[in-house]
Amino acid sequence: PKCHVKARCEIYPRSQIKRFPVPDDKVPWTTNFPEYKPVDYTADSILKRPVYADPDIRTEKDSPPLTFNGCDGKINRVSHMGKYEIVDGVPRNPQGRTGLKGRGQLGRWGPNHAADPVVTRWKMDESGKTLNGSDGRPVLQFVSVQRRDNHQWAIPGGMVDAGEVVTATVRREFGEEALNSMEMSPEEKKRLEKELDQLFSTGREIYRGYVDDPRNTDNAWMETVAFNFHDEDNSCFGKIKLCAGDDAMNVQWMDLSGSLDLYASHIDFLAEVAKNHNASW
Ligand code: RP5
Ligand code: MG
Ligand code: MG
Repeated sequence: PKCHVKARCEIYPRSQIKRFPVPDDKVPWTTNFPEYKPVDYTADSILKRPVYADPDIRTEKDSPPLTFNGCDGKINRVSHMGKYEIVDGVPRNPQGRTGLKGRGQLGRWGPNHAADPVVTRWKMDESGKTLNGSDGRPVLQFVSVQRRDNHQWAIPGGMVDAGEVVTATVRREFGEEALNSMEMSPEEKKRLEKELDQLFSTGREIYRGYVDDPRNTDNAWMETVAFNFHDEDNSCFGKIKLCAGDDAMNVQWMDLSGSLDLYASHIDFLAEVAKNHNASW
């Protein structure tokens, strides 16, 4: 796989911390890099132990050991990338160096599991599917949210809760971020759940693995399972009103194209979707 780039961004998100610079050729752990001195950083908000955060295993030696590369009670610590190494008591990022150790903004040591719903429909005009002027292919649109943390446009994905199955995560996160389900009355919610049953009944897995996320560190990283939910004839999603909620500040149907600038490695998931549907890119 191509080497991570956003996971080496100069300034760590929501901080003033500068990562130790890692040139492309020094990313693999197998390449010698004796000068390498990554900055140690874990956000205060994580050290305060919100429900989704692990203890600081390097300092709290009396806390029960975590089961890495396995299932730890309701927490899945298995990587989609295979077995990861434990070095000096902490997991090592399977994609290589990031210039920062500790957990940064991430709660879990090792893989932090997320799920991403890529909800698509065809862009339409009076004469049918809208064709792209340059490649002549039909244009797909996907539901995109603007993240509140960095104002970047992204797929409305989110973290898998302890004990949750990923198919439930994609549906819950889509509801929260793109439909503002958290602000709905119990009656509205009930109606929405019924509509979502139909919308999310047929999904296709398009990606499973590491995400090149700017929050990644040498010891904590994002992984996801991304699914495509496609509305071929505009019969499902047409009825649903988009409304940004939770950690999304905006939501819209966005035209798929290779030139979009999206959060993390989300563009790679969309490239796969465009290919599957033979859509414009
Ligand atoms: C990305 O971060 C994943 O692909 C997913 O979209 C997202 C999950 O984190 P939050 O949206 O909960 O911050 O790496
Ligand atoms: Mg969310
Ligand atoms: Mg999210």
